[in-house]
This record gives sequence, structure tokens and C-alpha cells, in this order.
Amino acid sequence: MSASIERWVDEVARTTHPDQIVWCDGSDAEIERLNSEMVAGGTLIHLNGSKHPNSYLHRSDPQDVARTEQLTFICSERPEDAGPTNNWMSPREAQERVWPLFSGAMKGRTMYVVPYIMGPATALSSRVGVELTDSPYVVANMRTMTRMGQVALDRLERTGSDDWVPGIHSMGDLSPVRRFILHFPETRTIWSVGSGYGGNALLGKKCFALRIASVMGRDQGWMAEHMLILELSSPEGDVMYIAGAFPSACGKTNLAMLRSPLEHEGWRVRTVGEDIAWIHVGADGRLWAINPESGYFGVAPGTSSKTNPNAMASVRQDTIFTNVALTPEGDVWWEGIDTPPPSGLLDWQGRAWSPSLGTPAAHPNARFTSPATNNPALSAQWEDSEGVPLSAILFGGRRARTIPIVSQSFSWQHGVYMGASMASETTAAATGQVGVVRRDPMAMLPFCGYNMGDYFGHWLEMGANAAIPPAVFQVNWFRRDADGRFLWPGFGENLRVLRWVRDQVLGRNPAGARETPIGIVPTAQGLDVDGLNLSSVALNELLSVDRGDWASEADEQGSFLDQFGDHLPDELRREHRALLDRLGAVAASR
Ligand code: OXD
Ligand code: MN
Repeated sequence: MSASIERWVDEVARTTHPDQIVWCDGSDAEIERLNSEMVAGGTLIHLNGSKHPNSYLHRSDPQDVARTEQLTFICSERPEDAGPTNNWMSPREAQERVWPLFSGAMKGRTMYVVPYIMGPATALSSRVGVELTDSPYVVANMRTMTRMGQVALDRLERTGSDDWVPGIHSMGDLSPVRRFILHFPETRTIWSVGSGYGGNALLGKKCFALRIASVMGRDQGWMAEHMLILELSSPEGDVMYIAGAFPSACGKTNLAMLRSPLEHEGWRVRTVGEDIAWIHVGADGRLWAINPESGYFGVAPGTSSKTNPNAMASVRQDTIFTNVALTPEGDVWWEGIDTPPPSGLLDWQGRAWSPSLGTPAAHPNARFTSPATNNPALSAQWEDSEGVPLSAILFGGRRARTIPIVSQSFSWQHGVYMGASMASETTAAATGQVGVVRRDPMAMLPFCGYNMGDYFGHWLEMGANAAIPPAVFQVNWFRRDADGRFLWPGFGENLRVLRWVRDQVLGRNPAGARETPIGIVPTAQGLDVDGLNLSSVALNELLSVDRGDWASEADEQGSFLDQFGDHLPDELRREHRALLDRLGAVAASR
């Protein structure tokens, strides 16, 4: 066992005063014991085994139901290294203001030592973390989401490495006024107090695999991205890997697990990952990606056999549901699931519920935690130690207007501009107002551990280091007509967009694509909409680049990027000017 981990555990225990310390080995016996203890203590409800074998419901504190971005900080020595889009706190202030909240915080509780690997156990690019937590719910989730327990200590020993990311988590008193999620990029350390919610408390996920890992990637020449990874196979036998960055709750999980409506013809989609990608330049000059996680922490509402049959299969067993509704039979229910609400439902807070109340029965950010191996469409390559080679990257957002269903960038550099300037309407995955358009570069706004201006520079550098960088696309399934209805049917039909992307990558689309000022967009004939019942008006709208909308869009992009000042790479300023020129040229020619 690593002596440095033991020393650190002792040190933290001297501050937090747990009643006992338990080192987690990740075994079946251990999780069975933890689950029974939580059921006995009332923090887990055992679901009906005939509906969901080996599955549980957890209800979180009603004030602790989503990531709290306003309480999430980057604690670099210099504020400029956190950049204008992150909250910053100095390490000294963290020590004075936040560390005292850990003092005695684990009295009467057990401190669990959770060693874990982000990434396949044998992959060179995987990394080890150790989380100390006083929440057995967190331990149970970490066991699904990461390779947890002895396997992580074994990896350190085998590789002779003492390189692991420490994370300290305490539920504290769960009060939002004493809640802080802190990241120290210089020491690669995480402190989280006052929340038991997934993204705040499962420190391997957003805190390590994105915020801290983005800093490691900058320093070591790789990237940590908020991206799904999917495998697309064609009837011709080619296989392509596509990564996609989408803000939280914008259908990323659904796309990663898409069930192809043309499976019988040989169009297959398989999942490599659904939330995070770690990306390296391969010896062949392509970008290779691994999924650092081993489970899915997905949004339940809206998930059904129609929107995501593979997710429904994944949650069938071995699943922890958080903040969904409970039926009298001990089954789960949420808005958008396949069946109407049964009577006698208890809502996510355990209160009697009926539709007449007008409130949602499941919390809009209710989640399921399921092992990736439950996914019937898991790619055979999902744990490859080299990862998978990326042919395309998609940037997606939720935009009612302006952004066409799909457009391809003119170059890697233009693709970086597309990612840096993307925006989306906010969702329930974070606390705050829902439905406002905010810029969310590469869907990393809440997750980048350093100055995003420098992060754009790192993206440009990665492209320069890769002889064959992936093609870059922007997608938007959420465009609406004048009456507010979605124009695109979505769900499985997104395969049609993936097919256009593939054809572009293979250079097979001469008549199916046209250049516009904002990028290369399908022609009305280029996108296969056979059998979709889509009017030509709707199709044209989905593919349209409206000059008026784009003039204000480009202005907003410019002001957003301006805030990075000297940290904004010149290349992106040039891309912005080039976009304005192209839009101006179109206006002049009219
Ligand atoms: C998530 C998120 O939980 O992005 O994946 O909020
Ligand atoms: Mn996410």
C-alpha cells in the first residue's frame, strides 16, 4: 500500500475526526455490506427485484439536487490562471475559509478511503485518484463510475508510481451556505464540502476527470473533454469513431447510446463513452480517445424506450436511482418514461403525488447510475488501452434559432473557433435559471480547470501536433419553428446526421454539401430525410443560415471572446474577423 496515501489519510483524519476509517477494496462483499447498511439507515430504498434487480433509490437533500457552479472554485495562485469564466479563490483564502469546515466534519461518521482509476486499468493514459468521503452513497456510485478499490492500488504498485490525485469530500451539514467545491490546479487537489450530489461529490467525474485533468492535459500535451465517444459502422464495413461535446442534459447520453433505425442494413452505433473523453495524439498522427469512466450517471427524466432504449436496458439492474419517483410496487417512475404515472406515486421527496399537483414527480435532474457493461450497445473497443481513433468531433447545443442542424468547419482552426463560440440554453443539470442562452465553449464552461483563453490555445496546439486531426462539426437538434415546435424529430433519426458527417469525412458528398459563411452545410438533397415526414419548409429552415440572426450571433461571439483579453489566441481573433467578412460578403452580394 502506498505510504504517501496512508500518511495523507492519517493527516485528513486528524482534522475530520471520523469514528472509523474503512479502506474500500471494491469487492462484491463490500458493496453488499454498504448497501444493507444504507437500507437499514434509510438512505437507500431497495427496489422491487422483479422490476429492477439489485437496484436502489436514493433521495438527496432537497437543497442538494444539482451541481452548484456558483460554489465551485478554481484555487490557483493567480486569479488570471482561473480566467474570467471560473470562480476564483486564493489557496490561502481556501485554507482560512473552507478548511475549517472539514474540522470535526466526520465525527460520528465513517471515513471511506476510495482509491480509483479513471480509465481502463491497463491503459497508459489512465490516472489514479483517491477520494476520502463520509458518504457511503458516494462510495457506491464511485464503484460503478470508476475502476475502484484494490485495482487502483495495484496499478500504483505495478507502475511504481506515486502519482495520484487526492480528493477530500465531506457532506458537512449539507447547507448551501457552507458548500464549496474547490480545485487546486497547482497541487492537483480537490476539496468538496456540503454536498452529496453526483457532480459535486463523485470527485472522479467532473472534479478530477475534467477540471484537474484539463490542467494535467495542458501540461502534458493531452486533452480532457466533456465529450461522448461513439462508434459508427456502415454497411460497407468501415468503422468510425466520433466524439461529441454537448452541455449537460442536451441529449449527449441519448446520442452516445443511439439505437440505429437502420441496424438491419448494417448502420450500427455503439457506445464508447457518454460524458468524458481523454484525448491523446497517437503515433499515427490521429487523435485517440479513452473513456475514463466505467458507468453512466445519466439524467432520468425524458429517458424512455423511444428516446434511449439502450439506457432503459442499462438501468434495468444494478442501478442506483437518485431523486426519481417511487411506485407502490417498488418500481421507479419519471416524466417522459414509457408509462403514464401510476396512482399512489411518491415524488422524489417521498411525498404522495398526483398529476393535479402540477409539480414534477421526479426531480428534473434525477439521475441513474448504471455500469457501462449493462449497455447492450457497448462497443467492443470501449476498454482498449490505446483508446479509439477519432475521425470527427461534434459540438452541439440547444438553440431554438440560428444554428443549422449540422455544419462542418473549414479547418481545425475554424473548428476550434466553432467550439469556442458555441452556446446553449441552460438546463436543470446545474442550479440557476433554465432556458437562457449562454456561451459554453466546447461544453466545458463549468469544467475547465484553467483560463479558457489558454485552453483554446491548447486546442490549437493539439491540432497542430496531430498530422490528421478529426473533422469538426457543429450540430443542433433543438431548432424550433415559429410556433415553438422542434423542427427535427431527433432520437434515432440523428443517425441521418451522423451519416452525413461520415460522408463528409470520407469526402463522398460532392453534391450533398454547400459552403455558407458559417461552414459547410448539407444541401436539401444531401441529408437523407426519406420517410421522415419533414416538409421542405422545415428542412430548409433546419439548413438555413439567416444573415440577420448570424450578424447578431457573430457580435455576441465576439464580445464573449473579448473577455479573454491577451489570453485569447490571435488565430481565434482572425477566425472571428473572417466570419464577419464572409457574412459581410454575403450581405454585399444581395
Ligand atoms: C453530468 C453533467 O452530470 O454534465 O454529466 O452535469
Ligand atoms: Mn456531463
